[in-house]
Amino acid sequence: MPLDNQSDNRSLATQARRIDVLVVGAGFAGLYLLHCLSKLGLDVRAFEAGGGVGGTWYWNRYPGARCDVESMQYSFGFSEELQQDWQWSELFSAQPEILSYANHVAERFDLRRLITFNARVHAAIFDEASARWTVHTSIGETVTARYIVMATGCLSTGRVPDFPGIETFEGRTFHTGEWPHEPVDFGGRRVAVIGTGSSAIQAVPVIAEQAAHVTVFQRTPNYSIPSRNGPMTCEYETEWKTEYAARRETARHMRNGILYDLNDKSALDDTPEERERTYAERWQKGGVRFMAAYNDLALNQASNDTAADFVRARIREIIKDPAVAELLCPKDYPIGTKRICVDTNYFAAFNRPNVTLVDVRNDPIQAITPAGVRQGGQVCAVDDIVFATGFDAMTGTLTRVDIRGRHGQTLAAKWEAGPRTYLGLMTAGFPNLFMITGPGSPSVLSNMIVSIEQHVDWISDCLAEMGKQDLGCIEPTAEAEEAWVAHVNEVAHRTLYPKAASWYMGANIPGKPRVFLPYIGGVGAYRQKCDDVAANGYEGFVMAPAVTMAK
Ligand code: N01
Repeated sequence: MPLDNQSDNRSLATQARRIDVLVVGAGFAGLYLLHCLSKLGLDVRAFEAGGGVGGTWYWNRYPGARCDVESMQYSFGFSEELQQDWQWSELFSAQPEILSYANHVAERFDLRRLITFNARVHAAIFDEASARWTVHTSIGETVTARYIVMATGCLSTGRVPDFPGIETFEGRTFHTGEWPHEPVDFGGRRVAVIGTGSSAIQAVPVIAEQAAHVTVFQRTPNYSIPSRNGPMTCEYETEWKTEYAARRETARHMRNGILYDLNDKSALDDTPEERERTYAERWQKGGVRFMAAYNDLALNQASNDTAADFVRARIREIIKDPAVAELLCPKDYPIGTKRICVDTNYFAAFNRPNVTLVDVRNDPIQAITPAGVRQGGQVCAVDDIVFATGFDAMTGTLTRVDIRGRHGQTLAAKWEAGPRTYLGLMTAGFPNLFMITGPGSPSVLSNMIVSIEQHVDWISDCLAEMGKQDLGCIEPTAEAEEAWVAHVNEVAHRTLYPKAASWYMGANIPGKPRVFLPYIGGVGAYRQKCDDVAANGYEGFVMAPAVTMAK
């Protein structure tokens, strides 16, 4: 039964449609939320800014875009039928196939009818009298909801640096995170790619195959591991599908929510020869499992150096020009402390005659001119500029919505010095507002789909329990939030991660507070904590009947 059908004269927007739960976003998180919450019998609905489902995979259509977690793992585990039926064509699927999968999920579970597309939520205002949220959208539609769930993704607000003259450029410009839907032909064109993060590392080799020339502007080189992607074999698929449920369950308790072989010893416990063998094996197998070669690569600088040295040696082996190789070798931050990249032929692309690397570390891009990119006192003339310059990660999308909680406080104001959450699920002062994979949860340090499923399951169980007890308001206590923020911070500073100026630290956005955004304590430990909180009567939360809470 819907939670809240009684009339409520105190509602801010009496004309607005009243629902139980408003979901913002129809990516993987939004889709699974709609499925679970409608199964509970709640009146649930989603607004999605895009014209279709898929979130990240709807927007990031740049050449070479693919997932760097294996598809057998980067997929939903909640339905045995779904995971048995769906077939991936490659080990690491490309964006079009992942988007087809998202569409399949939407059809299969009949979710599309619950989604309003091309509708961006621009404000959500909490009304203390009715304990309801009033949500305003770009299409002029307003709803009031008992609960609102921000399923807005962690990397959904793209960022283009404010280079002077950017608006004067006469060619085409693209941001990897907001790529056109029609194919982009780079044939015969001179292309600038600005940035060398995961997106550029995937895009550069593919664009280089088409373009007349690609100039890559690099400020910081990245460590990247070959993916060794290939077609899905029948044997591999069957091996997974035979044991799917058990494998998924194991992954849910692993550090990153990804099932791989963690070598549970320190890098320093092996001889240099043993280490070399271990790293070489993992390099050969490919992918992010490289970072599980030893258990202390994220913790111990000396151990980390051994892995970083190995990767630098491979880069020097691949790149023919030693000067270019040196520029491509990361040297001033530990491996893994900026998001590890996974590539197909990235470094080899720099051996092509039509690819040039420009180091902008000490001599930054000065301006964009009508003809191209001005740097080092000259203009590199190009036809197209690809901004692979990243995102205002984890908080940017949330604080751009005008979210107002108790006493009219905005989320942006509350998080001015950095995000504050309890478990990355809720923030004090904003009752009934949940976040999926919010700051302070493992999110971007994990297999996102595993973390999404865990959050959605937890929230669904919580709302079911509230329904059973006839409760209508939930909010974390300031004390629980304070303790969690301190814990997230303390655990992060036990690792090497804060040594890198990364988007994990908010360092890519001028003026953004330097706070480690995700929770690094591990997906398994985090899941246990969330389960314990629920088992202990939602410890750290205040739950109340809506009316009592509102007084
Ligand atoms: O963005 P980034 P991304 N002048 O922030 C550079 C996920 N992802 O879109 O490092 C020159 O990593 C900037 O330089 P620096 C994944 O989690 C997943 O590539 O700040 N350069 C950097 O090189 C990833 O981590 C997949 O010095 C400038 C680049 O722009 C996250 O998305 C695939 C500059 C931005 O790199 C973001 O990756 C792709 C300037 N003024 C992405 N400003 C999967 O496979 C910025 N840069 C799942």
